[in-house]
Amino acid sequence: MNEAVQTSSTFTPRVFSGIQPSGGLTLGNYLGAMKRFVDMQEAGTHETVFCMVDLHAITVWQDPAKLQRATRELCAGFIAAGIDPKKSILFNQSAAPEHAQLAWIFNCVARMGWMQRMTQWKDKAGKNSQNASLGLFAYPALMAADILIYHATHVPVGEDQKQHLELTRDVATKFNHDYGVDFFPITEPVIEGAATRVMSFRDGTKKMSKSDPSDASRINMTDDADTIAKKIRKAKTDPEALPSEAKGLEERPEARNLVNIYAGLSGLTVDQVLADVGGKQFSEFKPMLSDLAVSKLSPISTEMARLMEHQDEIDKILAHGAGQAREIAAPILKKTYEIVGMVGA
Ligand code: AQP
Repeated sequence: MNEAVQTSSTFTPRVFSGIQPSGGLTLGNYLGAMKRFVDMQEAGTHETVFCMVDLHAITVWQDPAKLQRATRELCAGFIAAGIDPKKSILFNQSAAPEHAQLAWIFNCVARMGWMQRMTQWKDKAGKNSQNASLGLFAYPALMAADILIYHATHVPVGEDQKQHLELTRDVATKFNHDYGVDFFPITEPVIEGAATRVMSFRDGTKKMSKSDPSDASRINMTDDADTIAKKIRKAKTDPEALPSEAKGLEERPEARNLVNIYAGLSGLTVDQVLADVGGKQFSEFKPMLSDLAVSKLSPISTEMARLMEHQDEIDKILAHGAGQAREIAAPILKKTYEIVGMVGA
């Protein structure tokens, strides 16, 4: 048995999370992920590492020119939302090749059965799984590598990524066990807040998603005020008035979604929101939600547009971030290779 090279008590408190440049950012990405990234950066209790996961994005077809634009726009979104490249490491995944290198090791640690159980694989591959890419199947092993190449101790994500985080913990546990080390931390998911699962405006049982064919199903972070207001006005609801307590939303997915969004944007709890709006009809609540959404999102979209005028600045930030990321990742990869028995690591 190898001597343990690092124990969990010595792991630097470090947050890692990523977003795919697989389209424009949505309100779901903002409330479920980005807004919380900013909170963790500002809390200052952890080192914070954030990534545009372009290698993940190409597990389904991406037009190369659109991928480049979406990657830069996502970087602009991170900065506009409050991620400060002086406080956090911000980069794109393909610029730190250690992610893909560790992913190969994890492809050899993870089991086929683990991957087959992933609901995201089942949803995205659908009935035509024989025709899905091998990368889509192995997506969770790459995600484990993204996290563990930084020995990240905490990962803020939306509810939909919970199962992948559990798989990351399984990969770390199996690696540590197989090689008799205590090298990778057992990372904690951080799934908190009122809006960890923002739902589609067309169907309250489906996640709001950037790749949903219906643009009306989501708010894009680049939507202007009129578009935001129109989408909220047309969002599916039911005919009842809003309840005064969260229990009253249990069988009402569309109503719950709009209240959760209001809570997520305002920083209030669902109970606080309902104490204020309970008894109101949607005809009254929707304009309140529109005003709030526009007031919170418009400054971000304006700043994103401004930053997109300076793509050379974005590229500089990404290159600097990749350098910082690799300073952490390279020694962890080297040690992993040594543990696995690679000569010349
Ligand atoms: N609807 C959502 N509600 C709350 N959180 C969400 N996230 C995504 N959608 C919601 C969180 O955003 C982070 C980045 O997600 P991603 O872009 O890497 O992939 P995804 O979860 O597959 O998001 P999309 O929008 O549905 O992308 P596509 O359509 O390309 O698959 C994650 O933390 C996620 O939980």
